[in-house]
Amino acid sequence: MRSMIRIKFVLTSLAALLACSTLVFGADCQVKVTGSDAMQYDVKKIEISKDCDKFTIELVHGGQLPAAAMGHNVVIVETAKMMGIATTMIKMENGIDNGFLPESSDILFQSKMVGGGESTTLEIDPTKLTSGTAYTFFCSFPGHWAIMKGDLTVL
Ligand SMILES: [Cu+2]
Repeated sequence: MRSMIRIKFVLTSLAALLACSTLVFGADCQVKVTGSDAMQYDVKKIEISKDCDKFTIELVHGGQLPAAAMGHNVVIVETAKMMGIATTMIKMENGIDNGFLPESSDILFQSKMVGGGESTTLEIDPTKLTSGTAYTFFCSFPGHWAIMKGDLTVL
């Protein structure tokens, strides 16, 4: 009986420890970005630690408009290439399922496009990004990139 209680105590302590470490390390390896019906992200800057095995961006569409009218996603590219990509690659005929983008090695990471009330997550492998390089995250829904964008760096 006593050993049962001890095992239970050890398991409880272990669970507490795991929950605690998730809280401490997890906080730095994820960010929540909310997009709105007013075509805005609430986050303008994302910093990724090299220590993260993976980094997760949770995109929440806090508005009500459907994806076809006010869809939002998160696309990550090198800042130096962003303008070229935004002005030449975003096309209606590429389709909403592809974020209106063609296949391109310049598009490093890309989330699903979501509408109001929906959310999606984008997992980033930090080893695919370089410290010191300026990256931009933006929404590739036609017309959104001029406003819906922010800086992303790896520290
Ligand atoms: Cu958008």
